[in-house]
Amino acid sequence: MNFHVLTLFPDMIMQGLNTSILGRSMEAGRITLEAVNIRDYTINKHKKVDDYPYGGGAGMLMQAQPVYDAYLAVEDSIPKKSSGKTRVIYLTPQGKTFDQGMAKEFAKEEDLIFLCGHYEGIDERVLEEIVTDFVSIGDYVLTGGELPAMVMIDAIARMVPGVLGNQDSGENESFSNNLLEYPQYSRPEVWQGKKVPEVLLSGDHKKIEEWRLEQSLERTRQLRPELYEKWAGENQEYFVRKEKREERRRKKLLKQLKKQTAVNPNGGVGEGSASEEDT
Ligand code: 6GU
Repeated sequence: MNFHVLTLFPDMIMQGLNTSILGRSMEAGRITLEAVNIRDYTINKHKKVDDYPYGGGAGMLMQAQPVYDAYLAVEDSIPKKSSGKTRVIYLTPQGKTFDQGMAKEFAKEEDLIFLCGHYEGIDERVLEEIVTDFVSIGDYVLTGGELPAMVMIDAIARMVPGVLGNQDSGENESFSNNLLEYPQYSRPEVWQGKKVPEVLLSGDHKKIEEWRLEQSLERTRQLRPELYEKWAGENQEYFVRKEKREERRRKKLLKQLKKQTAVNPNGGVGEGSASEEDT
């Protein structure tokens, strides 16, 4: 997948994304990243790219011409595809709020163009001409679109096959099933007197999976009740299965108890009898 970023600060993009997992994916050629300096396309002899807004008001606006010409250069460099034009994402607090679902959708594209604004924004006419998607990363105001573009590229790139070494880790994490992630532990088994939950040391993979899902559900219920309600609505069979499982466990315990009472009718406290906790 190929990311193209139209920006006045290309170094910020290139340096911000060339480390760790994305850096390695670029070296391996699974993703490519190019940052195109809009300033290189201005026809102004002083290399100016901004001007005052008509009608007055605070600040400067990025002009249409350099943005459009930078866009044309990038679009012309992308091999023509049957599905038409490349999607152009303009980063703006007025856009639709970015989420994991959008990341997955964008990850299906072969090429994406990001347009980063600065100053007080960009001349509306060029936005009308080239932008296909207006996207925000949340309800706060930043000084430019570079950080939001980087956030989006990170989230989209990790959905591209092969970018994460472990194929299902993209799917397992918070939000991919609309639940928050379960807690995780590594060595040592005891740290500062805190022990790793017993079930994780049991080697019983079915039990572990069950425990993790329950932890995810409880976390989500407490921290993101709206996500929990959505999941519960879409996964009602989970609660039916869970109820059945618990019923089976209760019956099994009861059976064991009865057997023990038969062997040891004086009950309660001897070897092999059920303790309070088992019931
Ligand atoms: Cl996409 N751009 C800017 N400038 N500020 C933002 C934003 C984008 N998303 C949230 N705040």
